[in-house]
Amino acid sequence: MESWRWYGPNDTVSLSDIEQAGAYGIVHALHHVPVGEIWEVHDIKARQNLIERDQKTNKARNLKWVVVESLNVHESIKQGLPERDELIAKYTESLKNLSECGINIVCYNFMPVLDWTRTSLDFIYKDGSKALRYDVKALAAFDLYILKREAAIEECSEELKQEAKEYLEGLTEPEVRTLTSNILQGVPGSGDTMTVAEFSKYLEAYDGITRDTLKENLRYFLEKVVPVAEKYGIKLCCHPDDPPTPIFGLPRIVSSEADLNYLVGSVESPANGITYCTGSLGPDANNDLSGIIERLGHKIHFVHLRNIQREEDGSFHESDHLDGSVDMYKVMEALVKESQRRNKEGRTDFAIPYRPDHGHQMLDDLNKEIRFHGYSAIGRLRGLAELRGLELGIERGLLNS
Ligand code: DNO
Repeated sequence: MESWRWYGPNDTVSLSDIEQAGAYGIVHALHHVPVGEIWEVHDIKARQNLIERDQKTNKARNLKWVVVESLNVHESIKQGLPERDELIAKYTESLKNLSECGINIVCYNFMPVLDWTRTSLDFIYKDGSKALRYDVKALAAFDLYILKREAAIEECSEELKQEAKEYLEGLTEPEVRTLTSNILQGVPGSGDTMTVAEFSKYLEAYDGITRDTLKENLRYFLEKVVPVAEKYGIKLCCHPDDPPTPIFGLPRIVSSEADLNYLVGSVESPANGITYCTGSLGPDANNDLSGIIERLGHKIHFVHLRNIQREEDGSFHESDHLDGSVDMYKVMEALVKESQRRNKEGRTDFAIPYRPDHGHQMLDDLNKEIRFHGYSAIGRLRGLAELRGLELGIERGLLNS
């Protein structure tokens, strides 16, 4: 199902724009509710009404809020602190409320402190549009010389330290500030950017939390939440780490197929699934993207499609949807097959919602204010159009074969 992320009334892309882009599924969150608080039924219903009805004419729009992205998990749950039980109870209450409103796909992630991380939000792509980029040197420069994290000195190779130093020396003061704020953007949609001091404090809270502890904390969360989700017909789907590698010494536990297997194996239930994201799994060349769908497709409840171009040193930038290191044809073919398989089995969830995850800032959007980087209209419109064509071509091809 063609879907689109909408950030809410302060999104510069309107609901009518989304209708014109041809998407049907809306991906949305109550961004104004602080992480850890309950999403109340009246609040969800008000937003649903705003999305699904034209407020001027009161006519139904051809849009439906189908996915929550994200019902974020509180840091205390990730850290396994004593208050986690109370927070988990609130989380399950929100799930129950969402189910009461008929919304049953809920995305979340288990990345400590930072959600997706980029070093540049206006990288000039080969065609002159602007894209997001992750540069290993820039991240190391921030880590070593701005954040001054002690353990980074041991974690980085001598070569990387030297490159990072040279990189930083080449930046002007405003460029250093931009790099810092790009990295510290925090949770998308919140509009909050942390200070370096706040970030250091958040990192300290993870002292002693190893990969294994974080995995245990994920399992604890799932053991409590999944049975409730199952009871209310909610499909939870964990978004992979972006990028799929530990950063700032923080453990990352949803980066590979083995990690995804741990996730779904922790609690066996149709309510315990995956948000499949090519842009997050793709930077690691070891991830077999279409193979993951072939093997774990039955656990995929929601899909993000975006391409990335891997660079030699582990850096990457976001390329056009059909051009880059991800073989989008193979990915879409595997998804179409999964959807057909479900349909044959008589399952009602065969139209798996997918969205063009990020797009370039291009054409007229280059002159507009961008509130949510990666989420301007025209680049995603192009992405969705390309993906839609690819999907149709594959569906027809399979029918005729
Ligand atoms: C990036 C998105 C992520 C995603 C969350 C899911 O644009 O894919 O921010 O929404 O990580 O929890």
